[in-house]
Amino acid sequence: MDAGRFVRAYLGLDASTQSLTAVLIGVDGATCRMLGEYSVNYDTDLPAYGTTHGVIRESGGRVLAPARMWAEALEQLIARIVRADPGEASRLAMMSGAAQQHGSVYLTRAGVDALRALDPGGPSLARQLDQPAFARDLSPVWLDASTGADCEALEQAVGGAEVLEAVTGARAFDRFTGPQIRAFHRRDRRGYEATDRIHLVSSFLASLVAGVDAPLEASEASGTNLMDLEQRVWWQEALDATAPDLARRLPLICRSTRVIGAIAPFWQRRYGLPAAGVAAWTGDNPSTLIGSGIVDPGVLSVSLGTSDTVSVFIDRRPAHGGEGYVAASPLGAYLATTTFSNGSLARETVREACGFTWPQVEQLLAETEPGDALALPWYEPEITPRVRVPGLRLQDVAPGDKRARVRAVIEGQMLSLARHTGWMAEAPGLLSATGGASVSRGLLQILADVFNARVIRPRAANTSALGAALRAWHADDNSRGIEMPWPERASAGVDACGGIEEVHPRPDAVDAYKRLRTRHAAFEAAALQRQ
Ligand code: XUL
Repeated sequence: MDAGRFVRAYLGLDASTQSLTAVLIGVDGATCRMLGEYSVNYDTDLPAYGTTHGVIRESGGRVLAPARMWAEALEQLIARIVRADPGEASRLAMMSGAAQQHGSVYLTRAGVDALRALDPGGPSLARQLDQPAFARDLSPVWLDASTGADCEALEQAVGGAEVLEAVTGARAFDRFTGPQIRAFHRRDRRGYEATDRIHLVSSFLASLVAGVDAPLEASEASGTNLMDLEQRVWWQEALDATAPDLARRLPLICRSTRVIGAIAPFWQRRYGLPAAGVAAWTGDNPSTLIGSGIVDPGVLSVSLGTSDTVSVFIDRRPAHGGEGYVAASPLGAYLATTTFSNGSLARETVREACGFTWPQVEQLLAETEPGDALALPWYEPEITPRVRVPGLRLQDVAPGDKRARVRAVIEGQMLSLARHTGWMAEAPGLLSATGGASVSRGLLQILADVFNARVIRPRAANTSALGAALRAWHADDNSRGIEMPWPERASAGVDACGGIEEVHPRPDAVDAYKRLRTRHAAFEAAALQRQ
């Protein structure tokens, strides 16, 4: 397709932990073309908010981010897109987005009113959401590990962890929105009482784009510990165990295909965007699957980003004994997810501590074979398995052997991924790897060897934003009665971004990791027992 011929443009945004990214695609019939990629980094583009890696860490495991910063990033990003090529942006037919899951935004009555009354002639978006708009300036995000007591209380109140998992798809996790709301009510009752609406990051940003008080998409609502997974409605018993009068503070739950409105007059008049539709936003993990071309059940997606997260679309709910959780899928049945909080920050920490550059890490991975060394890289509290007292644990790593240490940390991460995701798919033969660290050939080889599976890597840099753009395309087709199977649509997106590359497992290394896996399990069990 030549640049001038595409007919409709679709925009997908991804509000991840460290940045806000956009992918703009152009579509002509069933053909798709990449028009542009844009990004705003919270630490470097918005330094006034004082975040490090997009967050603010406080004592007691609290990890937060300013909701106003996300609003300001949104305005910077839209300005960049329009500045880059106003012609392309003006062909926009639909937009959607994805966001880091679980994080919550607490709006006052004035804040909800402000969403609906964004003034194109007024000050910046962030300024229009000044102080009284938020009942809480800092939003807890998925890295928060401060709500252990609230998790226990919620589980107990509904009849135990198994009951909570049976109804909602998940046991209580620190980062899930329900325990976070419970903690907020416990710590700041007046703040809770001043709260009129609790949005997730996804529905908050969708609200800003459409100038409405947006509903919450069902896969996102699954990450709260508060939704009845089969009925896809709020579960009153869990609400009662969380905070008083919670139902009226939560958004309505909607399907992922729902068009929640049109791009608000604020964006139309100030930036010349058309009155394109806004489709409900999802979480980043399902969006990554879609943007990787993985729309059928059974293929594991391994996102190697700030967190390492493994997700898979599934038809039936498996028994999982507390590891990970099952959510509603934006494409139909269910989405299983297991998150490991020590992802790229752990890789970064060990690399820096050993004084290597990334090319040197790549070289050492290529030059060395699977070793005997073991690492549990819990630099910060870990979600899977649950570790509240952080610290790197090593076994059989000689103190001065930096190469062995780096290799052991990366192998330890991949072994942990494989050992804790067995409940999600039996012996998966195919994996898809995405995220910043997936550009490392050496890391992909370890992943293929540890899982004994073929690994594909989409060359698209921003799979989550691409997934959102594809969902916007789907929602637009849907509203115009055009049918196109999801596999075809997702492949068109992946092809527009350079296709995929593949890595195959090596039999010797597969055997070595089978042996290491047993030792890794024993090492981990002993470390957990000592906690
Ligand atoms: C998923 C989770 C993380 C965040 C990261 O449950 O907590 O993967 O979505 O953005």
